[in-house]
Amino acid sequence: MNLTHIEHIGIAVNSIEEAKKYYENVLGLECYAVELVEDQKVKTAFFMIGQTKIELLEPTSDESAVAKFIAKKGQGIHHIAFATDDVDKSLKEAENKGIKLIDKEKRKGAEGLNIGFLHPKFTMGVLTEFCEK
Ligand code: CMX
Repeated sequence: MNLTHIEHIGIAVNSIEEAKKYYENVLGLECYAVELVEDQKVKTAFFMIGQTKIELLEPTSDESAVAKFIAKKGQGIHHIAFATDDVDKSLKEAENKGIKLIDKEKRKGAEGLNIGFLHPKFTMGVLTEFCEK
């Protein structure tokens, strides 16, 4: 599988407004974008570090996957996203190796990127995303 780097790490937070203070004032990172991803029912905020992003995820509805995650586990690392040149191909390869897919094919995620998720039950509890520009 042709994965090149960690594209982003998704972190579930109760409030982007609050969490941003830590990333900006303590770690000294710059928030370069805030975006609503309506179909995922989340607000996102992005910080760049090297070629990797930190993606803060704030639920906008109790039905959001992120709201459920926080209710169960509290705030913290929600998913890891690997950069690939072909999400559909990476999903298919993972499926052929016995990994259950959440997304059968790529869809649009934050920043207009093509994305696809693997099920955390098949990846040792780490929700895994493939991400393609
Ligand atoms: N990391 C690890 N495990 C997770 C998880 C996560 N982020 N989210 C859910 N789980 C686990 C739950 O703890 C639960 O485990 P148990 O069966 O041991 O209790 C199991 O998965 C089922 O979770 P659930 O809360 O009952 O929720 P659902 O089955 O309805 O959905 C999942 C789980 C992973 C399929 C769903 O959260 C999903 O489709 N996630 C991918 C999409 C997503 O997270 N989008 C957020 C925005 C991302 C973005 O745009 O960047």
